[in-house]
Amino acid sequence: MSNKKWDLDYFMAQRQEVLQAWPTGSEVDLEEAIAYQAAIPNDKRFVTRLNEALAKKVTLIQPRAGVPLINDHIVLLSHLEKEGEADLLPTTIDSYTRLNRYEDAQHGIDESKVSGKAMLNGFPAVNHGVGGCRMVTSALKVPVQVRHGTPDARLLCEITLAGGFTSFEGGGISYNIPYAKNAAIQDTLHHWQYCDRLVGLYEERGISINREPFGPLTGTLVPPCISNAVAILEALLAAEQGVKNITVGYGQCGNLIQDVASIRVLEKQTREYLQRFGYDNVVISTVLHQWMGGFPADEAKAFAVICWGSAVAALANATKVIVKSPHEALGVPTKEANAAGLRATKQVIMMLADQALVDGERLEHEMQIILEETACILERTLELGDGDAALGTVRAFEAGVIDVPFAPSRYNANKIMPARDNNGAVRLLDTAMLPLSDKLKAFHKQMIQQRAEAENRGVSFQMVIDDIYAISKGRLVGRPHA
Ligand code: 8ZB
Repeated sequence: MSNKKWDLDYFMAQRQEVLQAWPTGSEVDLEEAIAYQAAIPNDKRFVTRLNEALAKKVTLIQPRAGVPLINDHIVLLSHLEKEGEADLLPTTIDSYTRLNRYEDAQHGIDESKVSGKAMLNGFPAVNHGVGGCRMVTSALKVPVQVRHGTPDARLLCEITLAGGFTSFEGGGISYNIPYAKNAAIQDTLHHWQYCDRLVGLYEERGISINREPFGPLTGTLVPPCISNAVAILEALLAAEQGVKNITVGYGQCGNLIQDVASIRVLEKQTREYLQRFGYDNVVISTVLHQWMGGFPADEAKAFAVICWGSAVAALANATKVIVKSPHEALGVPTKEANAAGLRATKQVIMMLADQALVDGERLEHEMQIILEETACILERTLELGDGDAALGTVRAFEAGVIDVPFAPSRYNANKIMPARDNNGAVRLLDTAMLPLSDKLKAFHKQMIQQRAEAENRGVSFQMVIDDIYAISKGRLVGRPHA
C-alpha cells in the first residue's frame, strides 16, 4: 500500500475485471466517454459552477435526492432545479448499489415498475447503465454529482462518468469507516485509488471532474480535527492519482464559532498539505453539511435546524451547502419537502450574502486549536507511514491515531468519546489514542469539566448520550432535567 500514482498498465489490467462485474460495464468505452464529456457545455459542469462561486465568494445550495426509475428521477431533479432553486444537483445512489448488490437493485427496479412506488432508497446507476445516466444528466440545466456511500465504487465511477456526471463523492476512508463493518482500509484505499486514477485520466484529456471526500463521517459529534484530518488525507491521495478539483467537507456541529473556524482551517490546511507534497495546481473548495445528526420530527423545528446550518455555511463562506429537508426525521423526503428545505436555505444564504462575521479573538483561538489538533494527527499519521499518506492511514487506524466516533467499522478503534462543552462546541471527553499534545489534552479536559460544573454533575458517559439526542429534542447541549 503506497500513495503512488498508478501505472496506466496496472490501472488498465484492473479495469478489465471491474467492467465485468455487471453487464452494463461493457457499455463503457473510455474514448467515447471522453468525447461525450468533452461535448458537455461548460456551464453544465460542476467545476465551472464551483469556480464561479469561489470567484464571487457566494455559497451554492445542493440537495440530496434519488429514486429508482429514470423518468421519476428526472421529474424529481427537475422539481428541485425549478421549485427548489438548487444551484447544484445530486443523484443519491441506493443502498444495494452501494454494496455492489446489483441483482437486488434490479429486483428493486422491477418492483418499483410494478407497484408504482419507490422500492429502493436511491437511483441504481449501475443497473441503469451509461445510457440511463445520460438521460438524467442531459435533462437538466444544472450540473449533477454522484452522491453515495460505496466502499468499492469502481464500477459506479466508470458508469457515471461515462454517463455525464461531472462530480463524484467519496473516498477510501470516508466511504468505508462510516459505512462498512468488514471492509479493510487498505482495500478501500486501493478501490478509491482506482476511482481517482480514472478521474485523473479524464483530467489528462482535458475533462475536469470534481471530487469530494465525504466530510461528516458518522455525522455524530465528530470532532473537527478528525474529519479535517480525514479530508486532508483523502485530498492527498486523490491529488497523487491526478485529481485536480477537490471539495473538502465538514458536517455542522452546532456551535457557530467552532463551525466557522473548522471550515476556514479546513481550506487553509488542505492547501498547505497539498503544497507541501508538491500538488500545485489543485483547486480547493469547501462544503458545509447542515446538521447530520438526529433531527426534530416537528417540521417547524426541522426548518430551524436547516436555517441555522444555512447561516453557518454563509458566515463561513463555504463554497456550497448540502441541504436537509423538513422530513429528515422520517426518512427519504418527498420532492416538495426537499424543495422547501432548499428554498429556506436559499433565503438565509441570500440574506447573509452581504454580511461578514466579525473576526474576533474567540474565532482565532478556535481556529488555532483545530489547526494544532489536526496537525498532531496528520504528522503522526505520516510518521507511521514513513512519510507515505496511504500506508500511514492504514497504520493510523490500527493505532487509534485516527479514530472516528460511533463508526460501525471493526477497523476503527472506537475509543475516543466526544461530548459538548458548556457552549455546545464538540470536545473530547476521552482522547484515547489520539496523538494530541499535553496542552491540547488539558484544554479538552478543562472544557468538559467546565460544563460538568455548570450542570452540577460529574463528567460521565451520560453527557455523551444526552448530547446525541439533544438537537432532536429541541436544544444543542444535552443538559440534565432540561
Ligand atoms: C449520509 C447522508 C444521509 C442523508 C439523505 C438522508 C440523510 C439518503 C436519500 C436522501 C433524499 C434520497 N438521503 N437517501 N435524501 N433522497 N434517496 O441522506 O435523508 O439526510
